[in-house]
Amino acid sequence: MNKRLFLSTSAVAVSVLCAGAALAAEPFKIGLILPMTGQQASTGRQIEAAARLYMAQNGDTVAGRKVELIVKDDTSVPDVTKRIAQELVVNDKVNVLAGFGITPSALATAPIATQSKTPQVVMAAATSSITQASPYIVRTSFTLPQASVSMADWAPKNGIKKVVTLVSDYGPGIDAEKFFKDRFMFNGGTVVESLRVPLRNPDFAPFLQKVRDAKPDGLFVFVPSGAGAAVMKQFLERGMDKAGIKLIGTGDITDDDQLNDMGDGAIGVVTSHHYSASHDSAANKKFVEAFQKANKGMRPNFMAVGGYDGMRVIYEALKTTKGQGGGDALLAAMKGQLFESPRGPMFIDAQTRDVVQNIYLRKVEKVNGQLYNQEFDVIKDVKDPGKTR
Ligand code: VNL
Repeated sequence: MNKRLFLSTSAVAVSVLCAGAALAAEPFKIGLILPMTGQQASTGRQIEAAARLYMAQNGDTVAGRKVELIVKDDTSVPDVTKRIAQELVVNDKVNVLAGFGITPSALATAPIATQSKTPQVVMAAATSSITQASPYIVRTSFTLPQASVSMADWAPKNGIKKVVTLVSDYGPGIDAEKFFKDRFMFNGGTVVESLRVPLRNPDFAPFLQKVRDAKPDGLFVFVPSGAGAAVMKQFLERGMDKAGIKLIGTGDITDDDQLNDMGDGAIGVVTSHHYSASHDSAANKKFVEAFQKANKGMRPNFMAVGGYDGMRVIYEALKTTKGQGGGDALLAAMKGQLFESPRGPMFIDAQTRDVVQNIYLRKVEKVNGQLYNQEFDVIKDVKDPGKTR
């Protein structure tokens, strides 16, 4: 072989190898945008802890690609979420946007996901319509219609026929109110009043007074994660339980992040939701134990499980694309994923990119001195009832 030709081919080989090495060295970046401060800080704390646990358990290299998590605090202000998302896409060149503590933050980011073809994994926010805001959105949390409809089926069969609804006045609250009400009335129940409280700094007292006056069998509540303890406290302080009013709602009110500090007054409260820290499965026991061990005993809530499963969806998509990680390829690999979550079986519907999962009915009980949402019934494989197709 001609020496010069040999040299030049090996130079090409070397440069190809280097390009390969450079590509492999380029980390796969996940921009995790969460409320780390402010009213929704517990959601950020839970999801970040869960994402870090997932990485600790599954390694930070996937298909030869180093995974880098970039955590940013959006303080739950949608304009801030949007600016951070833009910076993460343009400056940091993240491969995936993830997190999103509240609906307005998820919606504010949707156009950026669409324009940049970046998958947006919604780990917390739960208004039904979110997945329709961008074809790049995939959700691993839940939807309020999913949880509310199951409660509307359970309540009238259990002596709760006349109800007042009380919800936070924004996307998920409106969904909870509508889907609870429609189904509850279809089942023969009556909703005598529908109250909406502001999302920011709500004062529940005047609303609860109205509820007392209406004397319903039950009060159906949705407030976002982190606000449940305040509702419970005022409900009990006003002696509403003693007046014969049953507190019911989606599991957001008996949030595992706060439940154990709510006191024995919470015992007996029935809610419907997709996750309880006491869900009885080997996968969940392992998850809860590892989570608590890594986080000074903190109990994981439904936000944590949304973050943990969101990381799973991202990791598996990266594996499927053999570490390539282009936006469209990742998105395709996220659609249709079916796996066992700590919550039970879950499925990312390829058509809607939304989560299909079991919804459980749970009652607060004391187990070994601690308050838990004890699951006593299950509605299997619930699709989001908010989707029209
Ligand atoms: C939302 C829904 C937020 C349910 C929540 O907690 C929640 C939302 C922060 O879509 O904004 O529990």
